[in-house]
Amino acid sequence: MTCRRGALIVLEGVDKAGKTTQCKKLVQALQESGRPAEMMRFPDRTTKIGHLISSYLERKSNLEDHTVHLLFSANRWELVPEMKEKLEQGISLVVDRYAFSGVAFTSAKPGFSLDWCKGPDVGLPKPDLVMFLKLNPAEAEGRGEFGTERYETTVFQRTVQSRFEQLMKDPSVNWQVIDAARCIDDVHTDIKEHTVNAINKVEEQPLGDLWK
Ligand code: 2DT
Repeated sequence: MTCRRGALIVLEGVDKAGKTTQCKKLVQALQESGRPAEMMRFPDRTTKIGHLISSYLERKSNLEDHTVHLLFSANRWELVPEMKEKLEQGISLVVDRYAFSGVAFTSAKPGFSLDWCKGPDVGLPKPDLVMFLKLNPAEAEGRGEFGTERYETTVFQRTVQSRFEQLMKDPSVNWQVIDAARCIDDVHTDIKEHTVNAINKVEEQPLGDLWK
């Protein structure tokens, strides 16, 4: 008997949409219902590459824009063997940001095309489901001040949102838009339903390659 693989589930969205809260609640709900699941997040700041990224985000160091884009991508690639192993063992992965954040944030900088930004991430494990937590910029602003990390400004986040909207036009990715303006529990119920459907569906499907 072959073991069913786990599903690769990604949550994306602009800052303050509630991604991290929802990822945690989702993993807990899946585990409680007897479905093996683990959370991951990108950037994963615990690796050597992750340290470089973290220092850049905290404004403790400066990195050239192409360079930092490639580091974010390398930070995903370095975790691919571990991700594939877990998925093969039947563990579903709930991932807080992925290549879509990579493309949306870098392409929000002047002079970066969507196509150039996608390049380094082509061929990564393709998520079985990407949920975009949608919150309009005015609502995001109503959730309080941004922090002090790089990218945490209203103007930049508005551009990021429009880049995500461009990415969501790609039918090769299984996007689901989730209305994140609702209360935490309503958003969770919605996310859990989409996830359980995806987990049940992937058993017959091999893991795909992103943007290939
Ligand atoms: P967190 O606040 O979620 O730790 O994100 N980012 C993220 C990129 O610019 N490129 C990427 O590939 C990824 C995954 C989004 C830290 C910031 O890093 C940005 C916000």
